[in-house]
Amino acid sequence: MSDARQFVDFRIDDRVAVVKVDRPPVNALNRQVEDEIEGVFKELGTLNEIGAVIVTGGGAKAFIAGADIKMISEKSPKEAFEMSAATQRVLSKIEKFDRVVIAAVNGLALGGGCEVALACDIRVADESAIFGFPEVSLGLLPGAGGTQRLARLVGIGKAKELILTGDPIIADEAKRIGLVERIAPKGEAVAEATSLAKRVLLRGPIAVSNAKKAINEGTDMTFEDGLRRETELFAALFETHDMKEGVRAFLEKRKPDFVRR
Ligand code: DAK
Repeated sequence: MSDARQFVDFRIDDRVAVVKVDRPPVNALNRQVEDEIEGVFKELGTLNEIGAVIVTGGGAKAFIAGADIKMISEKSPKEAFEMSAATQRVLSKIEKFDRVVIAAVNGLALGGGCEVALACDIRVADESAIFGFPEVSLGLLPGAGGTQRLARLVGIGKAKELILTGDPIIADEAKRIGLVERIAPKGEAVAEATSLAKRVLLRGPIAVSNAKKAINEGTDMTFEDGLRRETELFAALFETHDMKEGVRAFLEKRKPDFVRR
């Protein structure tokens, strides 16, 4: 891990990396935090032993309560354009990471914080978590991919309701509309995300990676193109040791020994 990072770091426990954004009081995003998130994912990408990543917030109050409002207030339109592109690039890095990424939402996930959660593959929320897109209250819109990812995840109508009113919702409602996949008891979001990650770790890692890619890429294609991409990614697995091992292990009635190649 890097000594240079001030607000974002990670620990690895049994092939699961837990990335923590820790910038008190509410883990607000600024350029440095985003650069550090990008740096952490770059580093994790080089660590072959990692099978899953969990993203969470430091402290008990917030996952990430949005972009740093002070930073936003100082931007010109040109700088805002550059900021949006830079933030979108960081979140795309999370989205395209070649292992599963789970958001453990341990508190407030507002604005840019919700956008970070949306870039993850699966969201686990503490039962006390709050989700919301307050950008319009500030005369802004979600500029880090939120208008696109939220609509794809929960549907256009719900996305418009949440983004255009700016009203927050509690964890149960977030689960009901499909914004989060699981609810954890208070203080247990990381533990619940870890148990989910452990389920994925039992599976063929390249199969997991290709399945994630097929879903992500297919979302932005026509149905026919998506099917074609699925076929390519499916066929590519037949070149891997792990696919042969997985099938052989089933036939031999034993657990597979996957090695990520
Ligand atoms: N930025 C900076 N400081 C924040 C903050 C934020 N987002 N949220 C809270 N704080 C600070 C407060 O100013 C306060 O600081 P002190 O006064 O103690 O110095 C401290 O955190 C604690 O806040 P409160 O005293 O208000 O504590 P409460 O528990 O009563 O309320 C709260 C916590 C998080 C619910 C409340 O502070 C709040 O509503 N904060 C604003 C949340 C918000 O609107 N977040 C969304 C910001 S807009 C883009 C990329 C991303 C975005 C936009 C563009 N591009 C790349 C173009 C995203 C935009 C957003 O996220």
